[in-house]
Amino acid sequence: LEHLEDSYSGNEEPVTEAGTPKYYGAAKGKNVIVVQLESFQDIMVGLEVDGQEVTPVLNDLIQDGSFYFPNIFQQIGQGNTSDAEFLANTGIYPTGTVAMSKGFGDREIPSMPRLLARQNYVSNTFHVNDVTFWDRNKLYPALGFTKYYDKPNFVNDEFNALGASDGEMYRVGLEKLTELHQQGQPFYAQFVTTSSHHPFWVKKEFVNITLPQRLVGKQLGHYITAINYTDKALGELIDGLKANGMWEDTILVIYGDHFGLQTKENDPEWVEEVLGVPYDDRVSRFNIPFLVHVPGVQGGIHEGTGGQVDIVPTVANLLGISLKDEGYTVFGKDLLNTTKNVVGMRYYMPTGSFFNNDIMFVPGKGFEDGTAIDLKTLEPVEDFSRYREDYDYILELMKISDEYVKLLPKRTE
Ligand code: GP9
Repeated sequence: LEHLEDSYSGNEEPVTEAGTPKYYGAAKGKNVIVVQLESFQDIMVGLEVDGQEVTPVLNDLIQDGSFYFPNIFQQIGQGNTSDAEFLANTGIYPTGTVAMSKGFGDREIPSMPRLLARQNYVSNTFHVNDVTFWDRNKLYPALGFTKYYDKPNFVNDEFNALGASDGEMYRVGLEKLTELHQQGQPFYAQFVTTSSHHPFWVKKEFVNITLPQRLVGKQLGHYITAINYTDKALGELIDGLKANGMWEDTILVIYGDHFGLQTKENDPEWVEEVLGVPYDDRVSRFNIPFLVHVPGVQGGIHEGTGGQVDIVPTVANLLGISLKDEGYTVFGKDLLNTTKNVVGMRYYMPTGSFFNNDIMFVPGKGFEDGTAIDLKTLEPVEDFSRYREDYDYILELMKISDEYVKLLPKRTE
């Protein structure tokens, strides 16, 4: 991996005068809450529908100086939502051929929970579905979580087929995290939301937005309503953290797991027309949000391209943890200290597909007969020959990632 990093020209890492990466340790010692938002596409962030903000809570976080990365792309494989959990906790590429929970749930996987355990953090994860769904009963011990909270821990207010609402998940989570806080116990907590899961139907009592007629009864309309509820519930978590005196001691990491809108029900031209924003069924569909709120730090908007594989290194840098010193191997980059990035995608696209700062590339039989889309204009790029190096790099990086994960030891505890 080091050989590959050295030979690849994309590694410019700005450092401060003190010789450390930018923002290194800006969140040192803080609690960490990571929220994975179900089916959440970045196109929803900042969107207005007939003058109503779809994501007022996320908008406020961004206005308030969170680090916001608007050009981040999903990288999940067969394990879908659970692969996103795997990625965000490890910085390793899912192999694509099997859900990581199923294929590697018997391993001891280097992860954020394990890394932070070295600093005396405990780690909890919260999800309202049954823990056996996606073999999370194997995934969570493999990732080294101290404790998980699943279905029986929540009052089922029957938000959708998966069970309780995000609001209920946060209510229970806040209770548990407040106890830890009162004991002076630093924590890492993950919340895996479900209220914006397909088919996105929201019962009347949970609806907080009025849809214009052009969206009523359409998947896009249901989606906007569910996303708006997801955002509102997130606001309840933030309010609870503030009320319980934990907001200033906690960083909040938020990202989307994968796309929500199905192309067959959402013709891209129609989406553009009804929402009044550009939309491409690959670039915009795979584009997920990534935000980090660090109390007292002005983050700002970082336009560089990245993927879910970059979450661990970015958060580790903010926490002042040097992955190198910890002997921790990661296949992503710290987005706050990377000016040029290439992230791979497979399963939903052919292996060798990638995003860099300029394009989304999808191979054909190989590089030459591939296609490329300009990330800014969403128009096809005819001459993409200068990106050959990125293609070779990403194929090799993902190959090394696969070899690495296959060598991980079996769990003994
Ligand atoms: C189920 C939830 C959804 O527990 O995480 O998974 P998905 O169907 O989106 O992969």
